[in-house]
Amino acid sequence: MEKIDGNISNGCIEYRDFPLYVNQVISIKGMIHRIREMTGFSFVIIRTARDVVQCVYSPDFSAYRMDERVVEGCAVKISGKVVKDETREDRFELQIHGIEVLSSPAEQMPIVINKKQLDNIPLDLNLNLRPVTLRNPKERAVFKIQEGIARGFREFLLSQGFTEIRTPKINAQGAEGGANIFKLDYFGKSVFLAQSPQFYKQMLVPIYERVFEVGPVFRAEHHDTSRHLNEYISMDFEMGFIDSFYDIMNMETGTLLYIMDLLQREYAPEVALLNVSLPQIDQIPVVKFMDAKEIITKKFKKKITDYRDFEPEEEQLLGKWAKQEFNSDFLFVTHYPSEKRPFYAMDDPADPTYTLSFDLLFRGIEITTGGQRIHDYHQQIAKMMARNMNPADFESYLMAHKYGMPPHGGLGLGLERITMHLLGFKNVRSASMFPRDINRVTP
Ligand code: AMO
Repeated sequence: MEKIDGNISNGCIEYRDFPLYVNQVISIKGMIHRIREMTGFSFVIIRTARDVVQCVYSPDFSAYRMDERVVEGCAVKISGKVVKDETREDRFELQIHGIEVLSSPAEQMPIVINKKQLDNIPLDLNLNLRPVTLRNPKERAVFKIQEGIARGFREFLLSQGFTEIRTPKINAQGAEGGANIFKLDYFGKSVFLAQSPQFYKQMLVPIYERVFEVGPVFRAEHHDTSRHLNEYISMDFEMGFIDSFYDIMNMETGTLLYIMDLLQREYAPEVALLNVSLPQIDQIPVVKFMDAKEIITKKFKKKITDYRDFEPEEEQLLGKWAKQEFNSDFLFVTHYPSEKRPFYAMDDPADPTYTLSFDLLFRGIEITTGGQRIHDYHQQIAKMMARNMNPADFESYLMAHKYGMPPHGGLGLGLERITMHLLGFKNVRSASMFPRDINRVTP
């Protein structure tokens, strides 16, 4: 009888371990990324999970003879001798002793994916062909970086005593208000897709004190913009026993510092491939909403038409200002008007027309919203009533307040938004593996 013993070795070597095997015959598995015929020999470039490995075929190396079954797109196992690449410093290559074809493609690639970067194909075509275009090393590196961001978020918060939670995405109410909520028929009842894990993360504060979630959320964005998706990954945290909402901003600053350091340490190949300039974070400057409006008028001579929120252009000007004044890629803006913030936001006792809340701008675009929440039951009911909301519709959420909860607050950080601005993309779709927008639900 066969038994499974948990042995996960497949006898293959990773490219990063090649220096340990110089002049030895080893095996690798991967996809044939490119074949370049030269005079008297060929380069067979193999794409492994994270590397692109140069293998060289020449009849001089062994008795093996390459045949017509070996084509781009094949999955192969290659055995060969590890040697130093004489033409490229610190690189190694494999002199091919044998190729076992594990599977063959049915057709040729619809576009060229094996150049350094995709040849300026339109974004729409890139997205239509995602299963193919992601095979390009630069495209795939985007989502390795994204992995690093989400991983840094998790690792740092776990180290700070946070508990990771997973909350339902099918809900009886929306958390954020507004018109961008997806309605769903749920066995004859109307329910909604989660706009954020807001209610759940708050409910869990009296239990775990500090919680976080990295998960999908849904926004029915009716317009086709370069910074909105209909499904995106929200990185949320919520923490109890705060002294003020500055505790949340400090936790976010620590998280970002950790993320950038992790990218530098463990994602160096992708950082180099994509030529990413990782922001230096030392201290993040903070400005109040109304002061920011004044900077926009005084410094940039822009006429303000709306004192309740920022226009995208105003955020860009503030980004410019933070760079000029503080050499900072980040800027916290605090004390947003109460009118524009959700019902759970804590008003500033010094002036209740403003809230104890903040946004974080990264290179002139909002990537985070956060703030202190109302923890007192009566205060929360009063704010809901003032907004013509019916507390009875929020009974389970309000149990948290009714039965006692500590002063608390938290934030939501859009994973695609931060990826987009870190990598200098113009469109958030480029930072989403399989984006969902008003026109796109495939692939
Ligand atoms: P908010 O609605 O501002 O706040 O969202 C938080 C962050 O999520 C990102 N984001 C989006 N990314 C892509 N496409 C969208 N349509 C989209 N909408 C928002 C942005 C934004 O800063 N519950 C609060 C957070 C909190 O206070 O804890 C919330 O969801 O990066």
